[in-house]
Amino acid sequence: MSRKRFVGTVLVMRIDVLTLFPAMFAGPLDESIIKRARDAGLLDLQIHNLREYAHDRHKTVDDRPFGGGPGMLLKPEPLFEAIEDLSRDSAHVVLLSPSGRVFNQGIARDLTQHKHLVLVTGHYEGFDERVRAELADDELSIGDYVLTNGALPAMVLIDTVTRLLPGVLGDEKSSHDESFSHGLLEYPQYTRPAECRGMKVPEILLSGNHAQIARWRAEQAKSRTTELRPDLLAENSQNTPENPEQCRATGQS
Ligand code: 9D3
Repeated sequence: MSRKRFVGTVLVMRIDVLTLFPAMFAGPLDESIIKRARDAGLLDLQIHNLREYAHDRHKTVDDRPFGGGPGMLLKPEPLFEAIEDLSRDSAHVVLLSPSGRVFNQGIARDLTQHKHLVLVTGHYEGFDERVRAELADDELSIGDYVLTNGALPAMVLIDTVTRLLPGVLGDEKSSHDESFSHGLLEYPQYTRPAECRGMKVPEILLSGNHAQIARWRAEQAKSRTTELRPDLLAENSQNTPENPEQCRATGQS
């Protein structure tokens, strides 16, 4: 059951990215589903070089922290100018930084509700606090590991959000997504041949008994999750393939 089947008007999401490394964005977002979404006009994606918003002779975008300490901070003025320039229509401004809350499928789903996102990718030791306080609506990390900058996290976010936009995936794939967004890992899957290098496909999958197959898959998903991702079960003890709403609320899938 599609909750947001759209019939009439096509919704376009606009995403502006502010980065010191615009060249990193060439490639990943010009392929496959994201390319198709852009070509179809469902995603209007613009990459901006933060350095273009620096007005001094040396196009300075960073400086040393007051009070001392290691590394450099992004200066506030270029960010203020850039974000004022890009988000006249009250866009949702998201900082990508290791100190943000950790991005997940639920946050991605929430982000699809905005018409316009401005993603600000971090660098060095981070942002001047006034940027955080005055400009940011949210601050997101993609996980507890240290990258060299926020460009890859921005691309991860764009990829995740874009495939959720109405019309980007075919109907078939999106309904597949919904029925499997239950906060459990996938059950094991097999294709032909029925035997490969002495390894056989589980008999039950060849049986044609769809009720039994559904039960087997549910059990497999549960035991696999217990083994590999017990954290998913701990977060939400209500997870079952028959009860997808519960885990939507907690932002898993
Ligand atoms: C103060 C020590 N470092 C924080 C762990 C400073 C720092 C290191 C690397 C600050 C920024 C970065 C670059 N990373 C990002 O901008 C980033 C990031 C990441 O490194 N991991 C997961 N998600 C993200 S979102 C942006």
